[in-house]
Amino acid sequence: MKPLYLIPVLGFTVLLAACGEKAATNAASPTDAATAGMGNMSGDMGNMAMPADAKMGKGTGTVTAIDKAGGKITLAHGPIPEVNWPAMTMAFAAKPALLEKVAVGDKVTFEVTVTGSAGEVTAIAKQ
Ligand SMILES: [Cu+2]
Repeated sequence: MKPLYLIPVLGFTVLLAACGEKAATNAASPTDAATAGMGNMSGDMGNMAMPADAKMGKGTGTVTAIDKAGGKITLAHGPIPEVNWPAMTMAFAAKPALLEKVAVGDKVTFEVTVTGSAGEVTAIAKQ
């Protein structure tokens, strides 16, 4: 049965090939779209200093907990559009030196690097 189905398909292909100009135009459009898409992707990646899966963002918030031994800080933070986060309270990893700069209850501005769903505070300062 399969060879019978193939015959009309082959016939159609030959007709398209015979119409040189139209066949070339039809073939070019999807290629252009794919090229443009790839161009946009590499453009976005070129703007990022971090690895492709890490994003940086800036936010403001209030320190609600500091865990110096665990290297964590919990912030009730506002929206961080760079990483598509709404306002929330969450714990971040943070280097010990950063944890010395602020105290529970401080209103702060901070920078985060987000990889997947995990965030690390890379800079923090009292407002
Ligand atoms: Cu968050």
